Parts: sequence; structure tokens; C-alpha cells
Amino acid sequence: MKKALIYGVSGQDGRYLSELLLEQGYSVVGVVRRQSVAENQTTRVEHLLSNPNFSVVYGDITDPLRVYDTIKQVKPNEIYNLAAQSQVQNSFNMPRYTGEVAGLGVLNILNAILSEGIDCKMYQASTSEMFGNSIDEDSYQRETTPFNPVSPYGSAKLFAHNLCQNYRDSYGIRVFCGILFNHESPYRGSTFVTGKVVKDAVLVANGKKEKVVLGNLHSARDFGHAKDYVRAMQMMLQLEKADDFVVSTGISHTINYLVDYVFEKLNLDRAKNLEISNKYLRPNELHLLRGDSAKFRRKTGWKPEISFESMLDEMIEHQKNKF
Ligand code: NAP
Ligand code: F7E
Repeated sequence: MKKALIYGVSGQDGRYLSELLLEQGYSVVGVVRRQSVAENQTTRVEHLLSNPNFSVVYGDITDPLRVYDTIKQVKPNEIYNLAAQSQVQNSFNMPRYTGEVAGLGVLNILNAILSEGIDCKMYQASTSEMFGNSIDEDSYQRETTPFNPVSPYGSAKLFAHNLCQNYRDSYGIRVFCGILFNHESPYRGSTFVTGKVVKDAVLVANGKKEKVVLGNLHSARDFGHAKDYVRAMQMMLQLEKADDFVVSTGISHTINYLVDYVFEKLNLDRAKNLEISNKYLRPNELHLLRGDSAKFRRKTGWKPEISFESMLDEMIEHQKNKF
């Protein structure tokens, strides 16, 4: 039985990845942080806690001793590092903290693997945010597109990405970096734009809120479904040679399109129910993301199965059922 250790198990991707690995016969150990309300620690993986092959342990990626101990005790075949302060706008308010978790945190895992001589593969959650506004002439980003991050989050992730490459090239650590583009789901946090639009629009439709308040509607993102993307993470780690891979749909949508789609589904009126506020504008914006994942598709045969629109339908239904 393969054993996986997941940092960031309590997040959106942690939930889907745990489900997938358990389905595939892995045993899974997830690391959760201590929170003042104990119930919050495992909300997204509550349904898995009774599975004998699933367990959680306390830890924090910024605590080297705890990371060393955990990796030494668990002796995983695969480590998935999904832990991060992953909210881009928030990273402008908390740049140092974001750097400590999303950037330096990965060093603790890499050093633990190296110093304990653990025979395992590792997945690092790199991100399209590392590209910033750099884009190839054909209007796609791919593995060879220069990185030029425009946020503290993107900068922290690029530092982590480079460290992983350094440890791969210098010490032979088998670390795979997935450069994943935006991916969403009913379990997306409600401060990210899809989660927020769906949640607030359903509240408006139910008469519990007057307006959906947003920032820049003109940026465009290559949105996929988290379920498709965790499948890519697991497939990546089955490859022989550690490398970096873009994972994306290749299709971009503006935030305007997202709002139009959700508002139409819920019979909302933009003039009445939408407000634009400077509060949600960032000091710097990444304008367009569209990923070319040909390299990864060629190597693994992976392709996304869930369209943006059917994902939004699923998110709307899930949100409606909360009432
Ligand atoms: P998420 O929902 O924000 O989850 C982040 C996870 O990291 C949570 O479980 C969180 O725990 C944990 N965490 C935060 N600080 C930690 C620390 N100091 N020590 C240990 N764990 C810590 O993010 P996601 O959407 O699932 O994304 C997973 C990873 O992929 C992240 O690294 C993100 O940056 C990256 N990524 C995401 C996307 C996307 O579109 N979703 C795209 C590219 C890359 P708490 O629950 O305790 O906060
Ligand atoms: O913003 C615009 C905002 O916060 C998307 C993270 O998972 O993907 C994610 O980062 C766009 C931006 O995601 C609001 O300005 C307008 O242009 O949902 P988001 P993100 O910044 O793209 C990358 C790949 C990651 O790695 C990150 O971890 O939507 N926008 N109005 C808004 N965004 C938010 N959050 N809230 C608004 O009110």
C-alpha cells in the first residue's frame, strides 16, 4: 500500500486529493494546523475521518522540527505540498507571512527528505501566478515562458519553485513542480472570485444580501475544476523523471463572463445587484492567464473533463443546498 503525506490537507485541493488517493488504495496522512475552533481544522475532510486509511496529525510547514519528525515517522512514498497562504490580494497585506509559508516552508520539507534520506517523490504546488503578465506571442503561458510575478504570493511561490529545482538538480531529490492554473470547485474558499460570486449571488437570490461587491472584472483566468487538477498531481508523481509541468485547460474567461453566467442562472440584474468597489482592487493585477499544458498531456494523456460552465452549475447547486 502506498503512503501519501499531504501538507494543506484541509484546503480545497487537500480534500479532493485525499478522496482520490484513498479511492486508489493509498493510505493518507494529512497535516492540519491547530485552530482555536477545533471543528474548523477538518471541515473539508470530515467525511474521511472514519476511513481507517486516513488520518490527520498536527503540524505547520514553517516549523522545521515538526516537519522533520512527521516525515521521519510517516515515511511516505509521496509527499504533496499544498500548504500556502494562497490568497493573492491578502499577500499584499501579509507579504512576509506569505513568504514564510509559501516560500520558505518548502525548504523544511526538502531538507527533511534530504537529511533523513527518505526514498520518496514530492509534489510542489507551483502556480501560474509566477508568470505575472509575461506571455508568449501566441498568447499562452507554458513551461518556457519567463516568470515575472506581480504579487508577493507569486514571488514566494517562485522562490519555492526555484528551491525545488535546486534540490532536484543538486541532490537528486525527486520533486515535481505542477504549475497549475486557477482551479475551483464547490469547496473553493469564499474569498476567491468564483467562490465569492457564487456564494453572494445565491444569498442575493434568496433575499439575504442586496448586492455582490467585486473589484476588477476585466482580468481573465484559465479556470479548471480542482477534481481534474488533483488527478493531474497524482499522475505527475507516477512519471519516472522529476520535472516541471503546466496544468491548464487552455481556455480563458473574464470575471465579467463569470458574473454574467452566474447572474443569468439566478435571474439577477447587474444594474441592481452588482457593485464595483476599490476595496477589491489589487496594487498590481495579473491581466490574462491562458495555459498550454501540451507537455504534460503528451507525457501522461491527462486532459480536463469538467467545463467551466458545468463547474459553475455544480457550485451554484451546492450553494443553494446550503439553504
Ligand atoms: P487553500 O484552499 O487555500 O488551502 C491551503 C492549505 O494550506 C490549507 O489546508 C491551509 O490550512 C494550509 N496551510 C496554510 N498555512 C499553512 C502552514 N503554515 N502549515 C501547514 N499548512 C498550512 O488552497 P488550494 O486552492 O487548495 O491550493 C492548494 C495549493 O495549490 C496551494 O499551495 C496554492 O497556493 C496552490 N495553487 C492553487 C491554485 C488554485 O487555483 N486553487 C492554483 C495554483 C496553485 P488551514 O486550513 O489551516 O488554513
Ligand atoms: O482572483 C479578480 C481579481 O482571488 C481572480 C489562487 O488560487 O489562482 C488564484 O489566484 C481574479 C483577479 O484568484 C474580486 O482581481 C475581481 O484578477 O479568485 P482570485 P487569483 O488571484 O487568480 C492562482 C493560480 C493561485 O495560485 C492562487 O493561490 O478576480 N477579482 N473582484 C476578484 N478577486 C477576488 N478574490 N475577490 C473579488 O472581489
